[in-house]
Amino acid sequence: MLLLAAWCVASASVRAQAALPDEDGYDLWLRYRLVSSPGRLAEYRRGIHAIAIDASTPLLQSAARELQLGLSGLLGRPVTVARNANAAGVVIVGTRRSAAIASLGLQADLERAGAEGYMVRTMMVRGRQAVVIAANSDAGVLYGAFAFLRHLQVQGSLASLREVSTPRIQRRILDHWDNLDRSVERGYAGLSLWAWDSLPAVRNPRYRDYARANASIGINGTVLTNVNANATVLTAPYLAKVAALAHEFRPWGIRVYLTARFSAPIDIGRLKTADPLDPSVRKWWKDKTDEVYRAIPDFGGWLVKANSEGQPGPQDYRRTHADGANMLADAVGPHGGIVMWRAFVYSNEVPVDRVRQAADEFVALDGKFRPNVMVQVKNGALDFQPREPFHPLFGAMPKTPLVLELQVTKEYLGQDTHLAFLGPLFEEVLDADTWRAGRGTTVARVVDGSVDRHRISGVAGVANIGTDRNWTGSQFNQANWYAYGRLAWDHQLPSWMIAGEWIRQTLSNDPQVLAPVSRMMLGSREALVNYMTPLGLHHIMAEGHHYGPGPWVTGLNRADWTSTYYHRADTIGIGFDRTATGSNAVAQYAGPVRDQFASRATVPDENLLWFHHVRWTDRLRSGRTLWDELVYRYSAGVDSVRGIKRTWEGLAGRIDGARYREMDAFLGIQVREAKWWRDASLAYFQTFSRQPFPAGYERPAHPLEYYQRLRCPADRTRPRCDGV
Ligand code: BDP
Repeated sequence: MLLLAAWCVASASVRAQAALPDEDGYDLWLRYRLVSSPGRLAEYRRGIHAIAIDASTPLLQSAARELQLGLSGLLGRPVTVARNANAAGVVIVGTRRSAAIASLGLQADLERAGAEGYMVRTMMVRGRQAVVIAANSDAGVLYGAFAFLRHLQVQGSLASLREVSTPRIQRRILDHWDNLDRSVERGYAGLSLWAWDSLPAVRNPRYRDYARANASIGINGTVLTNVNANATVLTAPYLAKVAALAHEFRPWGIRVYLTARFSAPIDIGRLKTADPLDPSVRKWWKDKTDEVYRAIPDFGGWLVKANSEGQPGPQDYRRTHADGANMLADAVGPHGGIVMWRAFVYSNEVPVDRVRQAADEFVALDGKFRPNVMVQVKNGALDFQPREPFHPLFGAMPKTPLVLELQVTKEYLGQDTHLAFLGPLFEEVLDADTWRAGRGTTVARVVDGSVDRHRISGVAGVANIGTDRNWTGSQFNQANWYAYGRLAWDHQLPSWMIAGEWIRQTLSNDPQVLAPVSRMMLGSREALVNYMTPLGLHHIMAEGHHYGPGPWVTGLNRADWTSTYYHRADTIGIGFDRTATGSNAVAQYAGPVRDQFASRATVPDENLLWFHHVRWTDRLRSGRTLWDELVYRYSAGVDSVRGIKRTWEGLAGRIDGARYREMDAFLGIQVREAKWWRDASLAYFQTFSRQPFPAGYERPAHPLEYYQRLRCPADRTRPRCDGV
């Protein structure tokens, strides 16, 4: 009997699997497969027959094209563009200026939609039910078209459709760390998409698909080049290539930005200096900028990394960051461009505490920048760790518009293979309260400009995109691109909702998939924090590539590139004292935040070892000693990943075979590597704590030396992480 039941289950799942054709992930969340719910499909087929749009501009043509493509796929029958907006079941699309929209009395909704937002609504038009997608600008119409398609992809009801939405942040940008040789710094998804060799002649269709995907989530800017910049991109032949990309992206509302290498006047301009106060240097940048705008009239502006990690900058000439930024701002200002000047600075002298450097250098410059300069600040003061407290600059520069920089590519979070859905990480930063202007002065409200009434606002995500067929190295990494865009548009969206949207559009609308995959995604980042860097530990990854554990890394040229600098483990305890008895980095936060972090009684466990050096034997809130708590958390991380893998295995047959197997293999790697992280870290820290493993917990499978000898993935002659 049992056997028979098992056979039935197995053959049912084989049947289901056979029914789902393999997918490679190229379509991202824009798959537009036939609506799976028969009820909804019937409702949509009754209510949607044609599109009425006056596609007179490139952006409106994009909207028309996408609606046709999407609706035809979802409804399983061609949906065409009709000129006549008077028939039943017409989707009426346009700006407030178009005749079909102007007569509908939508002023109130359109007012709320603002310059770039949209309204989408089912309503009666001349006695017939219609769907109306309207906006104040062409870009708004395009965003509305995508919102409508999303609504159908998640199988929302047509009858009650009524949505008005406006972006909270103006410049929603992806930063590519792409080099001109097509390598990608911290990229884990193949080569750079930009095929510089064949540009401008060859326009790979992928450029357009890239732009479509971005437009669908509201991203409106892209920085094409690495912050570790190469001035060659500013030469005439390369500007022609950049112009070709800008041309491909423009119909999707996406502007191009470039990184400016500060020494460009010397590198390619034959000047002897790059001093920002030197008239010849100022003229060089002005002329170069004018040339850029001749090629790309809607060029967005410059992104600059200066005097950081060996990059040239104004300090080479004893000038300030403001001097440098203002020079470039004066050059782009007349064209309406902006400068995004990064605050990720650290000099070559090893500081008291690396996490203090940005605020130490930038707070004094508040108020000294031109109005078209934005200072771009990473989410945390160190460097894109699995968890960091928010960057103190968000609570310390009221006069300067700040761009929040998030890392979508998972440099420190398991790169291509590990599942770590970043929605909760992004949300945690956005919701963090700086207390600068009282309770509720969240990072999100600082960044969107509402606290200080800034005229410009921006957010940047370091892209995880490359030439891999699935764009992002793993299927699940697509969700991080998606989450970034959705939160850039509306930082109030909860990540559970974003995960749900992504799953429904990308994987399946089957409730038996939705609930477990949501659970997997939403728990994944915390699981990773636990098996990599629990309790506020940070930067204990292997050196250079940052993959895998390396808490023993020590003795490099720069102390602040080593792990021992950050964890400070000794026989007494572990953690970086950043209170007044240590580096006093806590003093960079506004009063209530400083007090909370500074006190052992109030600091959240999540940030404990970020701010305090704690004795191994001290008891934490859980009642466990610090050592036992570390063992507990590391082990919990491994257990969570094992649970995630089991959940996925339960979905065999409900996801197409190709994507199922790829994810299953990656989760297998993650289970092994979570254990590697746990075992290696605990074996190492135990040499300091000299405490036994509490009863009931697995001991590391190998002695410490074994883990210290592993070279993963640097040794290319061996299979990936052999021995883990
Ligand atoms: C670090 C990366 C490095 C980047 C740097 C930056 O390891 O590759 O160049 O940040 O943001 O996280 O400038």
